[in-house]
Parts: sequence; C-alpha cells; structure tokens
Amino acid sequence: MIFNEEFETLPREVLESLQLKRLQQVVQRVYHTVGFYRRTYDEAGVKPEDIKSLADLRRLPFTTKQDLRDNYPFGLFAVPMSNVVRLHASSGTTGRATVVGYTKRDVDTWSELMARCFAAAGLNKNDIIHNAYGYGLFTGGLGAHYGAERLGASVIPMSGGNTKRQIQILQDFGPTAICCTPSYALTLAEAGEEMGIDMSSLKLRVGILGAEPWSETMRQEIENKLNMMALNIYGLSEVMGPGVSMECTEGRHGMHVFEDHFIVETINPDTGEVLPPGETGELVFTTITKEAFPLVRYRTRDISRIITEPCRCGRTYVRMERVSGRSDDMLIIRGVNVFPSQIESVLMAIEGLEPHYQLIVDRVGTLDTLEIRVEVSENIFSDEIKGLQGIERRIKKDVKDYLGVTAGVKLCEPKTLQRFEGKAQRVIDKRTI
Ligand code: DLL
Repeated sequence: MIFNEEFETLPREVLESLQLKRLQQVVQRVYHTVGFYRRTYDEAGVKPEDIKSLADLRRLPFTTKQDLRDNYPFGLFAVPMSNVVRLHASSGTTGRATVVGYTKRDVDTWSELMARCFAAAGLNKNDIIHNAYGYGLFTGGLGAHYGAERLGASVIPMSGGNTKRQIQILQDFGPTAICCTPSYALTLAEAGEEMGIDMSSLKLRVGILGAEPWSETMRQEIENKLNMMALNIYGLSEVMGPGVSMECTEGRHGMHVFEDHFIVETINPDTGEVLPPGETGELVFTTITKEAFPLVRYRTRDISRIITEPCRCGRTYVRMERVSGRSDDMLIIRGVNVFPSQIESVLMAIEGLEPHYQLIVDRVGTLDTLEIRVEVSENIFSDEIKGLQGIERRIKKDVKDYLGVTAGVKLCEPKTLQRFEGKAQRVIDKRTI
C-alpha cells in the first residue's frame, strides 16, 4: 500500500523540479538565518542564487558531524527556539552530542514519512504495532510512535529492554508488526524459545528493523525464527531520524529514499567527488523541507549504493542498498552509536589509567559485547586488588553513564598492550553479521 500516492509516485521530472524548488528555498533560508552556512558559502564563493539546477548542489560545501559539534547545541538551528517543539540527541556522547530540533511542521512531516514506511511494510489502521525502539533522546522510539499513530494503527509503546515483559506482551496483545533493531529481534526470538514459547506462532507479520547494519543472512534467520517478513528501515538523527528510507514489501531490495524531502548523493569518501548512481560510496543527504534544523550536503559516513532502476511497487524514488559499513570509526553497539574517541575521553578522566587501550567488539549469540582493555599505571598495578576493582567499577559506570553502553573491563599491566608506529588500531571488531 502507498500512504501518499500523489507524492510517492510523482513522475521523475516533476519530482526533480519539486526538489529544485525546495532546494533553492532551503539554501536561501540557511544562508540568511544560520551564520555557519553564510560563512562557509561566502568562503566557497557561492551564493544561493547560483543554485539554478540540481547539479549545482555540488557547488555547495559539505556539512560534517564536526560542524554539528562545533555549533553545539543549537548553533545550526534556522528558527528561534520558540518555534522548536522537540529536541533529540544522538546517543552515546560525552560533552558534545549531536543535537537536533523540530518545529511542529517538522514533527508532522516526520510522522507522515514514518507512516509511509509502515504502509510500505503493508500495514494499515487495523494493525497493532509493537514499538521496541528506545523512547527518549534516541529518535527511534518517538519517530516510530508518531508514524504509527498517523497511520491510525494501535501502537504499543514498549521501548527497549525488559525482554521477558516484551515477550509476554507479544503473546498477549498479538501485535502484527514489531519495530526494533535486527539484533534485538533475534534476541527476542531466542529468549522466547528459551522460555519454551513457540515464537513462530505469534501474530507478527512484519518487522520494521534498522538503526544498525545487518545482513541478508540475518534477515533470513529473523524471518525463520519469528515467521514474519523482515524489512529494512534507515535513518539518522541529523537528517530526521528513522524514515529517511524504507524497503517495500514488493521490492525487498534497497530502501526507497523519500526524495520529496531529501536529496541523496554518493561521494568518494576520500576525495569528496560525486559518484554516478550505482557506484558504491558515502551517502550525503540534503534536507529540503525541514524548518528547525535544515542540513545541506550532510556527510553521513554510511557506505551504500544508489539504485535507479524502477521498483515493482510503483514508487518513483531511487533506492539505497543496505548500508555495508562506515567510512569512519563509529561503532554501533546494541544500537548505540559510540566513537572510540569518546571511550578514550572517559578513560582519560580516570586517574591511574595509561593512554593505551584496546576495544574488543564481538557478538555473543545475538548480543553485541564490548570489552575495554586498558593499561593501568605502575604504582596502581602493584597496589592491592581492592584498588584495581574500584577502577574497574568506575570505568564500567562512567562508560554506561556517559555513553549508554555496558562494557566489560580488563585492566592490563603497564606496557603489555600493542604499540603502533602509524595510526593506532584500537578497535578489534570480531562481529560477523
Ligand atoms: O539509528 C535512527 C533510526 C532509528 C533508524 C530506528 C532506523 C530505525 P542514529 O542513532 O542517529 O539514528 O544513528 C544513525 O545508524 O548513520 C547508520 O550508521 C546507522 N543505521 C541506521 N539505520 C540503519 C540501517 C538512528 N537500516 C546511524 N542499516 C546511521 C544500517 C543503519 N545502519
């Protein structure tokens, strides 16, 4: 089913002229309301009037996560705070999180786009949607919630965690759809089996799964275990949250990018050169309807490929292939985004630790694990066991409090971790997904 038949099936030429009109408006707006854009455009010698075609987009400089951090918290907002009705922030950050704001109209647009995603998954107002994305600063919970309500479905605002309770609700309320990360879908399936429940006999028909990378193998496993269709949904807080793109039940290959609201490009992450559609590179998004926090040419660091072949479903949008990796070192651990540098700053604030550490990421069963190995200084290491245990507890607590992830900790003797001559290789990611 198509939620907004008119916009989702616009002929390509009409869609592109709509994109150009909206792009010109957004570029004018950011130039005149956000100091950052005015400065960078002036430096690049480009004026909003220079955007005469969609191809001119590439004349504008990129925006990066660092720019967002430099303008923390509200420096890139294009409306006064009195027009902002909602704030979200990227998960897992010490001091400088990525903060995003929404006007009432932005929340409306987002709700519609999420409703489009649910409709693309074959859902309508008769469905019951179990929403196990986390509610809070993370965009997953509220984003899916508002979309489900816009569709008119009945939403169960479960949020994350509390697995046994989730399983009980899945049995008792009989939801027909579930929203969660793909790894949590597997966790639920396995926990249910362990409780002696036949998880394939639940009423679930479809899962709207995303927020972390996953594979076709994982899709099959989830589909077999939960006896439902597993569809991929993509998004990022900076651009909006979930619902930037979504797979449909018909195509099941690549996620439709809602191009009446976002312009997508792929670039070579090393040179910044724009790649022709079909070539693998880093995704760059421009939001063309957002009011509070418009972003022009935002480098996502997500690696994918644009598919231009038409889809059976009738939507005229391009699709993006499942994200195959990132062009930076961001880790996604149980759905939480973490940069090694953030762990480093937590560690370095603790007395007695040396600046030598290693992060071991693995997947045990369906759950991501993180082990932090860090060297302690000589005098502490020869100290009594109690002192060491105290440091270990402090690391665990601070990492959990500041970054939102649970980590195992192994304190190492001084000078035992590997040293590097060039770029330090601090992360060992053993996960195969
Ligand atoms: O993860 C928004 C979201 C919520 C998407 C629920 C889908 C479902 P952030 O926390 O800002 O926002 O993290 C964004 O997560 O840049 C990707 O690296 C990764 N990501 C999101 N969806 C997918 C996906 C939400 N389907 C970052 N496949 C993005 C692979 C994904 N990676």
